Amino acid sequence: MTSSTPEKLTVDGDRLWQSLTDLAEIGAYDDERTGLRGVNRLALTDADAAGRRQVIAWMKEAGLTVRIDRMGNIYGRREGADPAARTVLTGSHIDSVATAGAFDGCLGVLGGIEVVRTLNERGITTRRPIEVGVFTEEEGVRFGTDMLGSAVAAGRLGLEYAHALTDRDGRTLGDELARTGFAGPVDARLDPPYAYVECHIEQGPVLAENDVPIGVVTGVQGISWQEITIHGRAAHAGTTPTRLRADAGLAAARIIVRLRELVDSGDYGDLRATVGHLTVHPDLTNIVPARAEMTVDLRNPDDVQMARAEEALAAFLHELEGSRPGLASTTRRMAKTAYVPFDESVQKVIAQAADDHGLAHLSLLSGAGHDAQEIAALCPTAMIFVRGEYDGISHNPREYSTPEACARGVDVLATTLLRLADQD
Ligand code: HGY
Ligand code: MN
Ligand code: MN
Repeated sequence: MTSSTPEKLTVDGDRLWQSLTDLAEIGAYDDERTGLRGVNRLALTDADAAGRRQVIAWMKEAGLTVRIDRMGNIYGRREGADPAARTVLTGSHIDSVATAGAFDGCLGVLGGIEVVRTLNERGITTRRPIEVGVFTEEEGVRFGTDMLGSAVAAGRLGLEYAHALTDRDGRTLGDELARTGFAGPVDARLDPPYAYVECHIEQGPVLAENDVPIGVVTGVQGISWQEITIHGRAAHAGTTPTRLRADAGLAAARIIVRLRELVDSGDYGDLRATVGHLTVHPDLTNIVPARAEMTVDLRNPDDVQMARAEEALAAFLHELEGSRPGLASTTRRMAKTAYVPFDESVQKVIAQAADDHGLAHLSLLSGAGHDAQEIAALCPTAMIFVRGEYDGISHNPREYSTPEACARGVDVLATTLLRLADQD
């Protein structure tokens, strides 16, 4: 800690809130179901590209040196007194799901930029460089694999594999990087930082239920994404007796019910199962579905229980196929990450920063996946959660954290980064 460095740092909450609301207008839409303004900024769409350009402009205004790598990951760098020292990295993502709010990912990116603005205003030079990262396709909802940019940065997934992934229209991620101008020149493998701290909304009810503003995140639960295609036989809805049907739609419905039975059985630990995508073909009123395509998202903090749940699903698919002549299924692995524990020493710095800001905090596991779980493979990593309102709902335009909660979370981020950046 250099002598000029204050014990703790508080940011400009109004300026932070302004950038959150400004960014939320890029890719905004009026959600008639909720009557709210939502955000739809899928990775490498024109809306995402516009959001990226806005964030880069803010980075440059804050004096950051910006570089873009071959995965489209963006890094804004603030030099330290010792340029050879390893970087303290923060950041997150600004790509969103199709029915997003203003905070998921954006709080971590804009919070990082706000920390830099505050360091500049206070004339503080940290020993280590500080960087703010914006990772590509964290959500995974366009190209089918989540935490994609950070997984390539950390070396878990290859660049060519990522570039070849396609969206539902057959466009590749590589082509979309080129089209939007974000196929950067820099090698996508990130030099291991000194530490990584990500500030993110909790996206769940725990902090609010305990009336606590700050979460010190202990790790991220395991994630399993599969695409299942059920093949049946198209047939006339009126003339075909039930006994002659190979109904792919019925099979899909039975899979959804079976997944809930696995969860409710309690035999697979704290399992969560979601079928978020389901289509039937030919998708016409008077034809028994010939094909059903669905995704299965499983989450489990225990890798053994996750494997058991995947086996139980595979066994059910096999049983389904045997239940009716003409039924078959294929499964494609989309994404799979194990439980990732976060670094205890970084968690301690976060907890101490929260204490020093007089903010209550509790430790909790993350139910959602985050870029931090990938960067944790490179360096000591942990996260700060900010409390959400309305049961912490997320991936829904109702997602909301108060200006106060966001500012306090970024205060903790600022003090944490400051202390890490001055550690020997
Ligand atoms: O799926 C997730 O948990 C994250 O929102 N990408
Ligand atoms: Mn997120
Ligand atoms: Mn998300």
